[in-house]
Amino acid sequence: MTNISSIAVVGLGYIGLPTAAIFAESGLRVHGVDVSQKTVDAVNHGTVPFVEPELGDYVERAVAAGRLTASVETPAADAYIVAVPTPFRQDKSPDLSYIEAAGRTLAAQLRGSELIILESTSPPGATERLAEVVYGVRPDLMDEDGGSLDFAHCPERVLPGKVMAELVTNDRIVGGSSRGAAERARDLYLLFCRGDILLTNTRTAEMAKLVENAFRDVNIAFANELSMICAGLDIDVWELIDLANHHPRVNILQPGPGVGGHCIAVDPWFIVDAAPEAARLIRSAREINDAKPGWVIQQVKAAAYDVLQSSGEPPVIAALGLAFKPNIDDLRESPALDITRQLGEQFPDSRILAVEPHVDTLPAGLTSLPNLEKAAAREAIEAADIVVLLVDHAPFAELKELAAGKHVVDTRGQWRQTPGI
Ligand code: SAJ
Repeated sequence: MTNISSIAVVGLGYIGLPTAAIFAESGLRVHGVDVSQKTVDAVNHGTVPFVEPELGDYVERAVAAGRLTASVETPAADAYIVAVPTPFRQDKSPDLSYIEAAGRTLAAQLRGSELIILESTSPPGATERLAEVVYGVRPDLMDEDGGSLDFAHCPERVLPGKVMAELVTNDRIVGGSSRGAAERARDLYLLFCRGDILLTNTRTAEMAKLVENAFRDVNIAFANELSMICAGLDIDVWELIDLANHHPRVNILQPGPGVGGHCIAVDPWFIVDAAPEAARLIRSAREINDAKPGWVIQQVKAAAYDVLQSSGEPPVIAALGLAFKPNIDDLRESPALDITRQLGEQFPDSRILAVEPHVDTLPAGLTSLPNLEKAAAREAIEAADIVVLLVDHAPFAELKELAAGKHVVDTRGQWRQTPGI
């Protein structure tokens, strides 16, 4: 049983807001803190400033019940959960400035003996750094036993699109600055978490989160490398993977146009930064996945050359999908978006028809290109000489026939012909 009755959640983004809402649902008094007044206003009105299934209902209920409030100021609370961004810098080293800023701000509110949990994805040592910042502001809370505060790292592992379900069902890793701190954090998460809660130290917990995403990145890089090998050998990579996966101990992931989202394409760099000499496979995987969009552009160039040779006209190119994965509207770090922008830039004489059924307007990076326009899927395919399938959104599956006789660059294998015999 936890003796914590009020928490402050610092950072009301994709992780902080769902976490705040689910703690409120489980009976705590929750105060959300965000630097954006717009986000604070949205939450206080019981609304959600981004798309995540079911989250809206949770926030609306929590605000109506008076258990969830928000402000730009950090209040006093029994426990703090820090869920702010940890981007990387130009040189791919982690930028801890948001965590440090959160630590300095909350330090001013402390009375002693609070529990401070870092949820942001972090490089090894970040929770120790947070403690250093907090005690730097509040040396009065330091004692001969190492300080009166408890620190813990509890990384989130929820999949965007399934956040509210996975918050409850996923196992959680809790790393504590001491066993007592870890147990205190575990008792708090037990309020809503039905998975196993596994205790360790803060560094191992930090690394576990990074390793999970690096594991996936390395395995996607393997699939992407296979796709490039197979293209040169006239082998259908998707058929090949289907066949190899019939082996009881083989489970190859799927190739694509590159790796998107703000987790898998970022977190492995924190490991590389922490151990640059040793992290050779992890670095290579990142480089392979980052190079995949350029390879797709080369495929389109080869097709464009054929069109130009046979018709004398620059090709019309349809780019199907902009999101970073199928059936969502999230364009963050999307390789499909990057490829579509590059098509606009590198084929200035071509008409580029960008298709994304999940968004109403194209993002700024695309609207500035004079030869690029938004189009519906059918019209784009019918008008195109080259169809580049970038995201396997479900409705695209049935449009394959429309592309018959055209050049197709299918990065997802949604339109593949198998078996190859
Ligand atoms: N992708 C492929 N081939 C595959 C699988 C994925 O190319 O076989 C691509 C997707 O198209 C996408 C990218 O990888 O561009 C990432 O998609 P994802 O669905 O694998 O993962 P995310 O980024 O949505 O969420 C991940 C999850 N981590 C793991 O599965 C290890 C999630 O559990 C984490 O909570 C999340 O990162 C996070 O916040 O760290």
